[in-house]
Amino acid sequence: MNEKSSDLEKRRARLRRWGTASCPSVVKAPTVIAMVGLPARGKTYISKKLTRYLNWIGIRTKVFNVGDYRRAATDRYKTHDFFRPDNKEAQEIRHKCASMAVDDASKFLLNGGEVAVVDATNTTRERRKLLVTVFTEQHSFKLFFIESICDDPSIIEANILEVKVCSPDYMGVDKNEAMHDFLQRIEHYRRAYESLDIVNEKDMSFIQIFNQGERYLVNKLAGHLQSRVVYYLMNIHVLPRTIYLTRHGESTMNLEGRIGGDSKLSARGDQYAKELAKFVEDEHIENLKVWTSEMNRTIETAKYIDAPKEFWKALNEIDAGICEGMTYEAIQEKYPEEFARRDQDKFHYRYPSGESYQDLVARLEPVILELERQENVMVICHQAVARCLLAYFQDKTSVDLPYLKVPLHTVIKLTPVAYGCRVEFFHLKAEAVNTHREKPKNVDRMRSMDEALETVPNHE
Ligand code: BKV
Ligand code: F6P
Repeated sequence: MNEKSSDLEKRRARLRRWGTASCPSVVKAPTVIAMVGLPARGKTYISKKLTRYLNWIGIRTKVFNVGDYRRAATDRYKTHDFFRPDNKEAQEIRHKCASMAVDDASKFLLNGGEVAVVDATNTTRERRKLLVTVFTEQHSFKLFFIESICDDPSIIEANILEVKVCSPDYMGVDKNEAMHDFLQRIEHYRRAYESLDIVNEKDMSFIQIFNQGERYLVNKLAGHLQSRVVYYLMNIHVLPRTIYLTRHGESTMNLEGRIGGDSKLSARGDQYAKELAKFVEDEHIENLKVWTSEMNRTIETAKYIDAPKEFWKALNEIDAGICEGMTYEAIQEKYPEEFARRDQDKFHYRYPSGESYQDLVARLEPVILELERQENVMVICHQAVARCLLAYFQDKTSVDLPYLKVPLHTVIKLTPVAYGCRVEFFHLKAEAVNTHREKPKNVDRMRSMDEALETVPNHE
């Protein structure tokens, strides 16, 4: 057996053993996404954002940033001289760090990871050939390159100011000096830079992105994942904008402690709707669009806001199936096993004849893609829906997602900054009940006791 089929066999065996994949008999080849481009072309931005998205839709993804490896390996970075092509000693360190990142990416994929993003410059054909050898030939992974090409000096300068001059490489260094040094670092790379090209690298799968998405060139797209990635990249933008996330005002069923349904706002809920309209006015938001679900309570919450509105069925609250309209206490009483199962794995738990949080994420994916396309938007939705959307923006895991705190009568303001987004909570002037139910503290212990009991022979 040659090396590459034995690797794949090991992985298959591991996945079979785990039996955790939703469809264990189908093992898809893992994918490596390798970035290409000069420094300050948004490679880290794309890597992080794409990784956040892929994890959110349930694909185990991790970034391997070669710069982080270098900073962990040496504090020898003083000036751009470190990146001179004739600096033999530094070059050795850089090569070592690059291969450590490649090794760790491989290990990650051999141990159940699905996508590894190699965030490095990969600016020479020789370097990319090496990635093909290791990832494709040795490990039988799929390999997809994303190249960011940008020659607009104002974009590059803005990038350096936003994320480079404050990097650990320039701790304590004057801003202008750091800028000057970084521009020279770019020049060292430029000398050896070979763009991906459809003659020499015609068989490789890649996308080239020009000037932050002004134009794209896609070559030899191989498979569903790559086309999802391309579709995502073609929908994102970097214009400054704000997303406002809120739930509907308090409803009459919230007052009764009952879940689901399609009730009206309570008097306090209506007060929130008025406060929300005032809040929007005070924020002076340009071209604001308001999105609601198709349920009464979100539509009523939007009614005093002076802005165009859109109604999305995809924003409707989680369907609690046979539990719709019940209180948590009543569910616990009538369906104790269902209730306990939900506490044990809230993300995957699906209400009989209803939905799970996992289902909700799938339903909300088009909403996220459309949000990425838009500028200023206020989304008026529901507790479970807001948790899913917030998890996307805040990079939360599926374990934390169903317990995120999204209280009633609160606006969450999301503003993109550097590689992430700033999150601010505004509690408006209107009282409301608390609908948050904490994860019971002893759930995991209960589960392990259950498992222990199952192994005890039954003497009845
Ligand atoms: C912080 N993109 O600097 Br499709 C914020 N140069 C944005 N392209 C960026 C970097 C740091 C950034 C994002 C860039 C950036 C850059 C060139 C980008 C690239 C492709 C797409 C969308 C955005
Ligand atoms: O209680 C309000 C509500 O929006 C219900 O309609 C919904 O079932 C619930 O919150 C979702 O929250 P959790 O997943 O914590 O039960």
